[in-house]
Amino acid sequence: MAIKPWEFVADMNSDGVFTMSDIVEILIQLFFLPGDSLLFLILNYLPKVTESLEFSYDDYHGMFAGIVSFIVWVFLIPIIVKVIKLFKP
Ligand SMILES: [Ca+2]
Repeated sequence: MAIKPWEFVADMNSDGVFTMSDIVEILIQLFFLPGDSLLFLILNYLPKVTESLEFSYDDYHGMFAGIVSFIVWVFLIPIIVKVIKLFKP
């Protein structure tokens, strides 16, 4: 069974209440979303790559996902800012 790296709910730490900790958890999930998504695809569809790079489900939120996410956000944030500026009056 494929384990998904992402789960977005209001009560992220499952303690029964929505607090600042949940917001921090949501931001961490958002940061790692690009890298974890790529890792998810590799783990589920590229078994030879998974084997040769020794990836496992424990690598979600890890070094690989962090580097990929950082690179994606570095390129994506300026694009998002430009799109937002297009809609400003
Ligand atoms: Ca909570």
